[in-house]
Amino acid sequence: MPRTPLFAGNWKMHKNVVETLEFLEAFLRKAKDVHGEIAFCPPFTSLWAAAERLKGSGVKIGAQNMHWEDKGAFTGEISPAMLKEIPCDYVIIGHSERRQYFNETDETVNRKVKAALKYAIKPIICVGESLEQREKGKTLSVVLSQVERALEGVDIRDGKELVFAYEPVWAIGTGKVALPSDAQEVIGAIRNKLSELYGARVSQNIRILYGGSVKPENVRDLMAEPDIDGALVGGASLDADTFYRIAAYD
Ligand code: G2H
Repeated sequence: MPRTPLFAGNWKMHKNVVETLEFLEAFLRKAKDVHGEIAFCPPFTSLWAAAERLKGSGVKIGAQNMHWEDKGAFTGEISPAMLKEIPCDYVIIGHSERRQYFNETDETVNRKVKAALKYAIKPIICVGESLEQREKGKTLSVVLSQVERALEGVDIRDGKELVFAYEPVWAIGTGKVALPSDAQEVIGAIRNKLSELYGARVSQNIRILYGGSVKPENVRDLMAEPDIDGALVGGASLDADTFYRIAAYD
């Protein structure tokens, strides 16, 4: 596979600084024989402590969101420059929980993607359909439109500077995982769209993760699919041993 797999833990609104450091101690004691790259996305308040602890370990750090402006009167927001200072390698953009609960739209996703790339922070751009959209047979049209709109006016150098995560909304935190073949169908279609937009070489370099109830028990079958390049893991990333078993699946 030309692409390095990525296993990213999206901790959502879990773990304070002490819990973050305890987790990292436990994970780093084990962290060998993982497939590819590991990244943790703790809450903003734990980013600095996590980055300091992970220095020299090779494990990457990501944020779960950011604003697109460099600075300004945006109470409660965090800028890409602030994330760069940590330094964050990744930032999750457009997670379905942000789209659902915080009015994130394709337009704000697009602005954030551009801002992340400007600061050389790799966006992990989340796309996915709801259960209702899937049942109406709209999965591909919804997901491919999210991909296209996220990338409107975005220049891509070689494709290594950004990541997509396909997370069907009905599989998030529900214990229902997409069948590997269904996930492959959508992720393969995303790659074809990326190839249409940016050419085959770039599309082959872009990592596309699967997300939604990934566990040690289902990761291997997902990773056997040709276009699935890793996982964005929520609930199962909160325990160091469980997450290690995902990233070191056999
Ligand atoms: C999807 C995923 C992580 P979980 O939100 O982004 O969470 O693995 O808990 O379904």
